[in-house]
This record gives sequence, C-alpha cells and structure tokens, in this order.
Amino acid sequence: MSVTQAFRLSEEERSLLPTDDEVEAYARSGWYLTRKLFTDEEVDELVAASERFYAGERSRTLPERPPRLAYWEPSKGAVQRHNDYIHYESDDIARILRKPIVGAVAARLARADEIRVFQSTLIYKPPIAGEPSNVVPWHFDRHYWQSCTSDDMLTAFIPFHDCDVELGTITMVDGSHRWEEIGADDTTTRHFADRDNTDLDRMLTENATHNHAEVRKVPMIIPKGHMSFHHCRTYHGSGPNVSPRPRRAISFHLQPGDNEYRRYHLSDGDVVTYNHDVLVRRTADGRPDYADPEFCPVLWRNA
Ligand SMILES: O=C(O)CCC(=O)C(=O)O
Repeated sequence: MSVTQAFRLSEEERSLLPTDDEVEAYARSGWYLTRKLFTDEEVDELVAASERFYAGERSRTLPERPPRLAYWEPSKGAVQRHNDYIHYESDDIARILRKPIVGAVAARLARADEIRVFQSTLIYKPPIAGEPSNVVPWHFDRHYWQSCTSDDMLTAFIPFHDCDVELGTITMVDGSHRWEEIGADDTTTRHFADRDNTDLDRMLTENATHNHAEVRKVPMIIPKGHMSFHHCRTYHGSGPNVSPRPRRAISFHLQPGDNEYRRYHLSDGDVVTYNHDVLVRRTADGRPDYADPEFCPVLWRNA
C-alpha cells in the first residue's frame, strides 16, 4: 500500500477531526477530548489483547531491556501495571492504535505534517482503593523527553472503557503548558514513579504561583472509544481507582515529524538518555534515530 493511500481518511472519519475552534482551544488549554475514534469492537479487542499480553503472549520482545524500562510482570503483584513499547510487543494492539484517524487528530492539534509514534505504555490500575502506586502525581512529560528537540510532543490517553473519576481517570491542569517554568533541576528528568509525590505537588504549586495562575484541575471524563490528548508541558496526574473494576488504558506518546535526538546535559555533565537510545538505529551523524520505523513508525502524514 502506498503512503498516501495508507494515510487517507474516509468522509466519516474526517468529521471526527478537531475543528479549527477545538485546535485553538487545545492551544489555550493544553488538552482535548476527542470524538469516538474507536468502535466498541476495537476497544473490546484492546481489552482481550491486553489480557493475552498479561498472560505472556508477545508478537516479539525487545532485543534488549533498556535501563529505565517500565515492565510489569506477574511477580510484581497487584500494583499499578505499566508496560512500555506495547506497540512493538503486541501487533494486535498496534493494529488498532495505528488507525490513521488517531495520527490525523494529533497532526491537527500539534499543527504538524507528520506524526510518529514515540512510546506507548499499557496501563492497568487494579481496583484497590488504597493501592498507593495507583496515584499518579502531578508531572509533565516533556521532563522525560529532554533528549528530544520538539516542544510539541503530545499524548493520547486511551481508556478501554468509559473512564471517570471513580476509576481514577487522567486529570489535566488547565493551561499549565503555557506556564514559565521555575525550579526544574536534574531530578525532573526522572519518571514520576521514582520521585517523591510531595516534591511534585510542591513543584506544581510553586509554578502556578510564579505564573499568577489558578490550579484548575479538569478530570477527563472519557466515554468508551473516545480519548483525551495532552500537550507535553501540560501538568497532569490521576487519583486512586475506587471502583470495583480495573482501570485499563494506553498512554500513546506521539512526536511531530521534525522531532530529533539532541544531547541534553545534566548539571554534572552527564547526558540524559531515553530508553530508545539503546534500541533504535543511528542517524548518519551517529545519533539515536527517533524516526526508526521499527520503534517509532509513522502514524500519519498529510498528503
Ligand atoms: O495513567 C494516568 O492516569 C496518567 C498517565 C500519564 O501520565 C500520561 O499519559 O502521560
């Protein structure tokens, strides 16, 4: 199939794209709730494929385990599950995630001509009200992607069911992607699971105060088949799962076509690395290639 055929939308799919006003609203708020992009059958298949994955089924496994890979295994027990590179390890899940409409929505929001996969994490919050690992502290994703040149990366949060506050849905701090940042240090490049929650809460409050901004927390109430998008500088987090059901989702992290690897130094001179750096092919000048089609396939390209 040629590239232009692969990235074509039907008339019906075109009606699912964000309008100009919605693209403007995303630029102001840093988040967007989509229309219904996946059918109920596709969402049900995500549940079934994720259960097969948890039972050990893999289409392939990573050639090596990078140093900071999130990779739940049954031996870790009833904590929140995170599994990175799900688009690489499960073809059944990748097939659904890579529906062109998802990339086309991202391209509109990021005002980009091309969107590639950056990362995808399968997430499962067990239905245990007091499970501490279920709480996702306030953070923004750009901190983890300092080896990237782009300030316009974005994430689709894709629940596998209706998702609301009871299930611990993702919650955005409205407009926070436009704040000027203070207090960023080497620790911010570490994943929230390796950070102190009170430290992260304090950072949110201090940054809001510095920007004379109110912290307006907006829980994403997401019907089945819909998804939310957030900008890579939008503060977000999520609460406990106090429902009797697991909260199942994928965080689908996306990069605009112009994103590339850059050397980013910490204060002690160390260079920040991302898990891709030991997996992807090299560019002609020897840098990790964040356009390697094996790990970072193109999701959408404007004709
Ligand atoms: O699982 C959540 O509630 C938050 C996920 C997240 O941090 C993200 O999608 O970037």
